[in-house]
Amino acid sequence: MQITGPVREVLSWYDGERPGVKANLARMLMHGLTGGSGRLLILPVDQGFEHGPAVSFAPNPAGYDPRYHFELAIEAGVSALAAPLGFLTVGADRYAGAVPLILKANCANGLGSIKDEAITATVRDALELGCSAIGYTIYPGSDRQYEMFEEVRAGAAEAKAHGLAVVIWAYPRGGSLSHEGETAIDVVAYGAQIAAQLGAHIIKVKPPTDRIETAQAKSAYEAPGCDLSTLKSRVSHVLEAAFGKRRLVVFSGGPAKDIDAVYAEITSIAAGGGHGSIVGRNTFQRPRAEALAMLRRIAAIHVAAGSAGSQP
Ligand code: FBP
Repeated sequence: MQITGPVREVLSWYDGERPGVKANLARMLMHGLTGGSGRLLILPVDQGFEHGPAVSFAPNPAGYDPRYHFELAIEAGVSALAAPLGFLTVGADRYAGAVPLILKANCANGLGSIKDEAITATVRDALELGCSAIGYTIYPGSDRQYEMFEEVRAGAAEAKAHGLAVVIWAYPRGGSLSHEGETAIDVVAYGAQIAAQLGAHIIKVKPPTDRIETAQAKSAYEAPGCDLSTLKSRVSHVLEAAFGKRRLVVFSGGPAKDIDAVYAEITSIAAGGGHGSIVGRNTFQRPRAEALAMLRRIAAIHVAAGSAGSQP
């Protein structure tokens, strides 16, 4: 397979990384509907663990079965399927090689009150399952943030030593952050920077709002010429915060919403140079045919933006 120009360009951002890591990044970047474009479309299915089974899967009960998500990911042609150990174990053998896998190696749950995640899988699990990457969530700002950073640093170092790519879900929350502050532009950009510093190859963030949460960031964001009034400009700023646009940054979907709202948001993300989407509930809570059509359209939006010059 020829590695395309846009993918070669993305891989050049990771100079100094081990060949196995770059090969696994290429595996995801060359796979599926966005394959070769330098953009990614990831299906994350950790919500059963993170939010609860009925909250996640009752709207489309077929989703209680992990095999449903493997088949959806394969048929849709996403770049990768991301899920915790239990889910991946069910399908990794039967569907071996059909879709790149990301093992989500830490998980929170909706029953606890502390903003924290437990390590729920190992690098060895990821290797045995044939994964391309391992993934961790961090909660910058939480009272447990420093322990989380240390856990993720250690996991990321081990993963890289074995040629796995590292994905970090950067979700500021807890501590003194307000709920609205979790998606404020200064906070999302800060989370992306921390994830990059911790060694993420792919960073996952939520679409940022125009709120500025932290007092120390106000003067920087209120300086003349700093216009963050559109989602497109805010996405571009978050990319800057991730090593001057030299880390892949993908944006999440959030709770299920009106399909036109999904497309409008993703069009702005793609126009801002966002490297792709990671869309869970908006996918698997819809009927299968609708979900497949939606994923195809999302992929087309990213590919078109890439070829139109909203360069990664
Ligand atoms: P969604 O598209 O369903 O939002 O999934 C993306 C994701 O990052 C999941 O991997 C994770 O379970 C979820 O968002 C976390 O959402 P929240 O911040 O609401 O707990």
